[in-house]
Amino acid sequence: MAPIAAWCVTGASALVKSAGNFRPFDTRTDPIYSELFKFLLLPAIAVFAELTTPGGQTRQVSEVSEAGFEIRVNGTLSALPLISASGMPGEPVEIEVPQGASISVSAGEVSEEGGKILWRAPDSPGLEDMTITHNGQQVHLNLFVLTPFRNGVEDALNGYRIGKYAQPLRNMSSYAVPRGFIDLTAMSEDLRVSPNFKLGQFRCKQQPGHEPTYLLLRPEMLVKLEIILEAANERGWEADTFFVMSGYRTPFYNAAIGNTTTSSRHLYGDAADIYIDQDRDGQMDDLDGNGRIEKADAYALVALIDDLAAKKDPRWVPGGGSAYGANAAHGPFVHVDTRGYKARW
Ligand SMILES: [Ca+2]
Ligand SMILES: [Ca+2]
Repeated sequence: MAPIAAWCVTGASALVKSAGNFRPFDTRTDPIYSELFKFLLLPAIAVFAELTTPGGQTRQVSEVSEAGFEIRVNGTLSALPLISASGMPGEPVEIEVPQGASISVSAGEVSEEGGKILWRAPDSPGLEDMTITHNGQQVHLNLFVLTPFRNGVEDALNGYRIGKYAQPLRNMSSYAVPRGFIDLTAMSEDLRVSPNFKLGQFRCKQQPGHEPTYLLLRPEMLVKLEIILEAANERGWEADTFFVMSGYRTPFYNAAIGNTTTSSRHLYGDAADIYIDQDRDGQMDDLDGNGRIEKADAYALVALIDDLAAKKDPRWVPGGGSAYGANAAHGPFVHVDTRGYKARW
């Protein structure tokens, strides 16, 4: 990754011109934004404040998660200062930015079409870096250029087993067969994909040590995880991230671990099996404070997710949420995804 400003709009002539055609996010007058500010930004500032741990030490948890302005990338609304999205080589990624924002990007071409900003990805897979500046504040956007994969023709990418994707469930676009993958080996495990999550946290558990390794990651899930994380800290459950027990799964791996479903959101890069493990003992923390680590602690986290779902935050993409108890292989955890409609089981 070499962030060289190959293309840059400074000041905005192109962007200002387009602003009448799509809905810009005006942080001063937009009533939705002011509600967001009240419900999300102010608590975020509170969370940002140093919290006192039982040991008497003070340390900062959960970085402030609001950028001060919103963008939309491939349809996903985000107010985070850092977010990640993907595109195929040579194909456009659709981005909406506030009126008057400026954009700089490491590679690829930026244009305006139909009132929206289009970033045409370069021809080579990899990671590009976009910075959007507005009113002195910045949003950083990781743009993954995917390594192409021909479903049904190839079974693996450079020896990494992918398997085969089924045809889209009920023809929904969120279940479209993936056409490419993020090459994890080509970049850092520790690359931050949103303020409190790293790329490596979502790696599929198959073929340990195999290089290269591929995965999918969707921005709407990152937005949702950050919203839940922020709310968990507000709730008093100190956490600087979630432990992601299972993130992306290839169809090959999903079948290998005994799952018969071919439509799991894990296959599409927007599901995560998570728990809070701030004491880093490898299992869920005692969220309900009863001295035991059990399914009730997972239920407590699902209850928080249900509260958030009820708020109708425009950034919240509905999806699955379910508590699981411990078994021989793992402790309690919560499944969360952004399938587009609420599902509980
Ligand atoms: Ca723990
Ligand atoms: Ca408990």
